[in-house]
Amino acid sequence: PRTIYLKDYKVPDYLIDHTELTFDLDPQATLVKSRLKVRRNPAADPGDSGLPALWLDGVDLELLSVSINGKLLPAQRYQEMTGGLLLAVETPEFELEVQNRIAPESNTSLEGLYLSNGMYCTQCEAEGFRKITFYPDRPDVMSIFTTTIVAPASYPVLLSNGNKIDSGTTQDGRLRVTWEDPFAKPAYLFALVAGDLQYVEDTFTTSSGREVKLQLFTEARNIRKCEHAMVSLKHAMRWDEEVYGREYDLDIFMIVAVDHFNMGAMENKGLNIFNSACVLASPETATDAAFQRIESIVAHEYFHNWSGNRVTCRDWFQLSLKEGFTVFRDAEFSADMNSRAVKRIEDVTVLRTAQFAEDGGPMSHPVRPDSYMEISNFYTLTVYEKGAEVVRMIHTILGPEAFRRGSDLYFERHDGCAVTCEDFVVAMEDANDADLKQFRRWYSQAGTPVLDVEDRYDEDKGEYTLKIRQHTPDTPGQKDKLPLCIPVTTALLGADGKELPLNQAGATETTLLLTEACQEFVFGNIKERPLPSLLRGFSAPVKLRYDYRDHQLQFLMRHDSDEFNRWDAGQRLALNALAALQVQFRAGEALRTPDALIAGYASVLGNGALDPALVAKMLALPSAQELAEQEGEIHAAAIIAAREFVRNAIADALKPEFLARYRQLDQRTPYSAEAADIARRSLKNTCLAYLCATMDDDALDLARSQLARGENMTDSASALGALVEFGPVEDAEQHLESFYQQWQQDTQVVETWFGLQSTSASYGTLERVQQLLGHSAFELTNPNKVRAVIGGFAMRNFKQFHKEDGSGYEFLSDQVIALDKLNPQIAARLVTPLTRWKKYAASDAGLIKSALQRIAECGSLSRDLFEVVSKSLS
Ligand code: B3K
Ligand code: ZN
Repeated sequence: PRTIYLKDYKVPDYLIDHTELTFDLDPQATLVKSRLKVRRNPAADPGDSGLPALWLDGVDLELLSVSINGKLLPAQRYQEMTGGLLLAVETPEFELEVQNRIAPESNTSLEGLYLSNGMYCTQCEAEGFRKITFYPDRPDVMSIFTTTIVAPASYPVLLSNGNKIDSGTTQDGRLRVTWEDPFAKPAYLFALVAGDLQYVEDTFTTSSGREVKLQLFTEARNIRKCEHAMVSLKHAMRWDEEVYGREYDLDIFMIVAVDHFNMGAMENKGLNIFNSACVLASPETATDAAFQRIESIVAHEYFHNWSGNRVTCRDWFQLSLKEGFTVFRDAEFSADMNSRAVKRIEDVTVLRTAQFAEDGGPMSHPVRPDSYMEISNFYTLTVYEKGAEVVRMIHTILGPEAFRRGSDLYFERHDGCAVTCEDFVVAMEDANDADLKQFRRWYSQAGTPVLDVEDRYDEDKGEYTLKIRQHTPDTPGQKDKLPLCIPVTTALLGADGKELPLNQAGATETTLLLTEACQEFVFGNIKERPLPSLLRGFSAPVKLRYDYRDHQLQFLMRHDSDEFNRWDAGQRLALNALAALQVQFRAGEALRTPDALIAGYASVLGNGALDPALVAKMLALPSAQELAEQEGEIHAAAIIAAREFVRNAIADALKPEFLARYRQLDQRTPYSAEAADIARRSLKNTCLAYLCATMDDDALDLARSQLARGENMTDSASALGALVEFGPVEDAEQHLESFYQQWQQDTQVVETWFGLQSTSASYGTLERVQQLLGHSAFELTNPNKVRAVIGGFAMRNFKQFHKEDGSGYEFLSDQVIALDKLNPQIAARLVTPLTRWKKYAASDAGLIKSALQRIAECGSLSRDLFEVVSKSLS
């Protein structure tokens, strides 16, 4: 496969002013007619040999005819090639008509037009539109779309972008609907849905008084699961008006839920399409985590209407322009709707666990990549989450008012345009007369910067000095990185736990702006030796090293007024304990009880003044995956042994405290998805998990009765999870079976049920996972099921996946090979755990590498999988 480079970008030769599409739907032979108003791009290089040929992307299409200005084109005027159609052009403006056929039923890639449970739907981002018809499928070609859908009467709901302008019946009794989208858009935002769907409806009145119709479509069996998404949507619409001054622009906004979907959701103009798992919820069937995920994804897709649709990307290297910014927007929205600290902790955990690993692995790339083979492989944590951190740092450096001036200018200046990350930064600068020259390096340099912090205190002068060095490690294709501009939000704590004043005005927090490879920051008038609270709120996506002693961390856990850092102190304490235990394990020594950590946890658990959701986070040990990311060389067995030992030690030492807290929080109140109730259940179920880790029967009985009560899915799934992990096997099997009997009709619950088994360190053995693949509810063509069973095992079941005989690796490579034939995007994601082989201790590394080589050697890989596997092996 060919590598595409950012430096080769050229503006399009032709523009499409209008796109008129007609679909005659049929599972095996959908007829697509497209009529395009084509015009030479005045901004294109005029060249010296007349009009250049017009390139139209097209993949897996059966071409039927090509006409220009109403005349059928002779075959010598165009050339069908791999990946598209090249057309000789005679006049700078013309109307092009193309007809082609596609087979949605055979499309298992879930890109382009496909069928999900008998309903037609589309996914066009990034390059799926070319699987529908021949088109300049690139985001800088923006067009007005008119779409007509014709389908049998068994598909009463026919949807596309924009406003419905016509509908009727054809002579042979089929239904016909025409939609028009008045906003010019790139083809990747096109959408079509056809099915026998029900909907719920609501309205939203915008700040300028326009009434918008809101509709959420789903199969009839799910119609009672729409309320939460609808409420979330209205909250998001209001929030975007209040915080960004952005109003919705069409008269109708539609959401459709589909079961087969590669990602979470898609922001198609006026017609968002969602993975069912990311939009449908009821208290009986969805966990609190699902409720919160839905709220944030509904908001994310809605926010794209401005950050993505009204202002879109010039090319796919700019993906973070819309994704990083929109993730930052949805994170702030969720923080405003729920606990800010808890949201931050969750996001940083993902970053540290998975984004840092990506940044340090073979697929490492900058927030704005400079090359790719397959763009689908670059919908990454780096582009999304690190990209959001980059926007957050601009927000921190400029301050909220200045940031808003910048975003206002950005939206105003570029409305209706396809632009670059550079344009975003320039708008931030221009609106504020700011200089972000050095800051731009965050977009072009890959790798996670490491900050080493030392301090000294001069008692005589009353001076405290922080010395910070920064270093960004080499990454594939990038060596010798330049210093970045890094905001380090800092406070200094006195012996009483209070923040010391840092200036005359009495400010107690400051953001140090690191710009050099090594820099000193001096604080004057400091009356006692302070303890620093560094990188508050995780003010930059870096690894910060400072030699905190255990007692200092316990002190921060008790006193730091920055809730994020309070949590982080606990994490550091746990990491220290876990690192020491790994050393003991590998030396064959007896493992020593981590007393400092237990004392720290005891004080948190007993602190009734803290938000229970924060307490739950503080009592959660870093995952095995996160521990692996911390290590220079990963010893899987040592990580598992250390982590289980610590968990059991905490459970045994604090059992009475966990029990008391569990009882206190176990209230029989009706379910609500309010933040306070979610917080209560979260801590309650954290206590339950520790209690069950003792494996004592009285503790397991608590889980049994919580499961039997079945008050809501959060409590049921937590109880079942604890029984599966810690209960006797026969018991686990029996509970799993009756749970399945109860819920087998509900796809989302079945996915949860699969996940509970595949991720269980004790129950989720390879053998059981293989059995799940044979289960009647499993479908290899459904990404949610694949993620639940295979993904759960390979990415969240460290213990069983890393069995020392390598059986887990071999299993994963078999599955990836099989999946690649059906759905390359999913195959390329699922292979991720194998790509990190170089970080593992020698014996594991060898086994993982040979699993990767097996994939490489099996020939005819998709471009998606080829890119990931070949980069990982090089
Ligand atoms: N923009 C879509 C991503 C689609 C990716 C397809 N490979 C979802 C989102 O970020 O909102
Ligand atoms: Zn997005």
